[in-house]
Amino acid sequence: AAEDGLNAWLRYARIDGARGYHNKLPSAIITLNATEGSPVQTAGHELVQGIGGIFGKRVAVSAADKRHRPATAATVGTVHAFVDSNPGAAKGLPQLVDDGFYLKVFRGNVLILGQTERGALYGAFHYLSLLAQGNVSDFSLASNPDAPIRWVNQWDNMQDGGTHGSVERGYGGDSIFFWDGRVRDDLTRAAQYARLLASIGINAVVVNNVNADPKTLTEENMNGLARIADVFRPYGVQLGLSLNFASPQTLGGLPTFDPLDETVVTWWHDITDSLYRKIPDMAGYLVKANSEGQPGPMTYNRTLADGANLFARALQPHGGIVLFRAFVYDHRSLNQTLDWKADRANAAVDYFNGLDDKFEDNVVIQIKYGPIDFQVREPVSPLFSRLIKTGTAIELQITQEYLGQQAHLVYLAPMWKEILGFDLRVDDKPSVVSDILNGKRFNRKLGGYAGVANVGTNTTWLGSHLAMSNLYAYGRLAWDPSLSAERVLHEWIKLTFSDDKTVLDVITRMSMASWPAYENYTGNLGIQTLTDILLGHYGPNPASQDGNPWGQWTRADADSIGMDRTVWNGTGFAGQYPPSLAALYEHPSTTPDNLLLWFHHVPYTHRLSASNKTVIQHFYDAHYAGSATAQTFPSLWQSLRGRRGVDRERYEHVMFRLTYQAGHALVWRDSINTFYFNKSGIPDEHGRVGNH
Ligand code: GCW
Repeated sequence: AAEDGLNAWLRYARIDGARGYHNKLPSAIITLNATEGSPVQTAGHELVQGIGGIFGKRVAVSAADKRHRPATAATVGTVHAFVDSNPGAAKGLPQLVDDGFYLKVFRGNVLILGQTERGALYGAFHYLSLLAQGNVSDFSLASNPDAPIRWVNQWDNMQDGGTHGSVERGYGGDSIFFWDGRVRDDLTRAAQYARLLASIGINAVVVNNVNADPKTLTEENMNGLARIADVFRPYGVQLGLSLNFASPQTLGGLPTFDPLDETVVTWWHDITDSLYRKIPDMAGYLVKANSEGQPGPMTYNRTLADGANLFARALQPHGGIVLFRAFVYDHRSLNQTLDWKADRANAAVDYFNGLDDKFEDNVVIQIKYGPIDFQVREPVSPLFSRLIKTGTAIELQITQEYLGQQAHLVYLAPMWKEILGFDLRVDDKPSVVSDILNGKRFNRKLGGYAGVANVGTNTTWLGSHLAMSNLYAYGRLAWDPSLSAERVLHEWIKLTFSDDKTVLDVITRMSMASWPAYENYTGNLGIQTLTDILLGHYGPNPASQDGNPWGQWTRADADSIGMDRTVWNGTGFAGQYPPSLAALYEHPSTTPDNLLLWFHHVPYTHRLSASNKTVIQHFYDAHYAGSATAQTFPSLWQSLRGRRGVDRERYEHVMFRLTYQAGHALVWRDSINTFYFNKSGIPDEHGRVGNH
């Protein structure tokens, strides 16, 4: 059963009536020009394994041979290789972009063609996914990724306290890549990870923490990184690397790390050249600079563009790109008490102001979805509407840092869908976030998705079986953001458990209810998640948000609550949006209720537009409603006991967590409600909160 966890949605579990399908399946696999270790060869192996697992039909891989063609076959390779051997066939093929694939199934004959080798592998995984869901019908389709950048980030530390490799905000065990300050000898899990990621279209992994250790770049570690790249390569997954901006000084022994200093420039060029000698297909760099104590260009009064371009130029000869993070702010300087207009949310737009035309072409700005930090509800970062010439990628968090740390079921696709589908109205024209990312809106080439995954050595990867729906959904939405959250969830349930109707219904119901429930019992109306801000971001602690320079403030006092981010009286953040949105957010009556306290400081007795409830009564009611939803999860899950695909081990593992969640939701409810009752002194209309 540990295997079930490790294989996640790639279990290839035998389906009902498997034998009956055998004549609709290929009887051999033909790979076109597959070299050893290539994604096309991997595709061949995967098809053998999948068809064997799902149907119990044995097939083998053979090379193309015109004279001995098997009765039916699955042919997999690149468009190029196919057209080479069948020149006449070129006409009938659809247009593909890089990584795209064409898939045709006709009476047991299957054609799987990728624009790239990796695309062919994606096509094979897509075919296998359909088979595993019991779909063997004839069809043909062409599928292209919506955006070229579909990366995951791992916040893995090489070394932690001098001994091992932990994962920052990782809840699934230690690093699968690093141990004891070095790259692990055994990279089996790294290869298994690449396999899972390839099956959902992820094309690169940044393997180390954005709070990067300069020692990542020692000769020994670069060799280790090359070994990781070697186990990724058969899956078409490229390696990316986080850099520590001060490395020329701390590792290289130079007197400076000023990005405009010639010796520094040369140092980075040399490092980059030696990395590419070892890893010719390296994806590029990820850089966190001048944020939360990390060094950066501003240390030398240089701009963020000077910083990003330093790496971009070193990468250019190798075709690499740099993802430069917009998460730039000073966690020490904000003063809540003295400055009503201080606002961490303003930082990104302020710091990037005036830089839009200053970046090299291979720079992409990686922007967290909201202006603060992965909260349960944030408005979309206005920076997406400010960078027109510069490519952007959205940073989503798969690991549930503020969202229950995998001890709570929170299916995130519905939240991501709201963000990706949000219209920023740049120049009063449709400017949907996903069209900004894929380059269509501003006519750019580079852009896309970065998901902070933080899997670990745990056999469930993320620490919980159900949390894997988020990793799956992330990849699927990065490939095609128009897919619905339910549809993606259905696929995942069928592949991970089974297509038993009760299994499908119950997990769908719980998952779709989970984000709204979590928002209800943690933080409402845009007040943020209200977790403990200083200790691990877990569990309720609304008092901890205020009175410190971290800037995740609520400004709750005896009468009123919320951040005044208006232009007329507040921090001015609302004015960072294009005019029509800015106007909307400027007034409480036109601000959506779920963001009211994000943008406005109002009395607890302020009435909401939609429900006409007071803010405080909404808090009370929402916390009761959300925790009540969580109370239903254990009994819902219990109805799946013994159902097809729900084996004992996974059943118990999930049950333990859902039971915990149900209890912890009550802790949340009562802590938050009591806290605001104590602050405001306003009793609950229904008599549940307060002195009895
Ligand atoms: O939210 C904060 C996290 C840090 C993280 C930082 C970032 C890697 O609590 O753990 O550091 O964001 O995204 O850089």
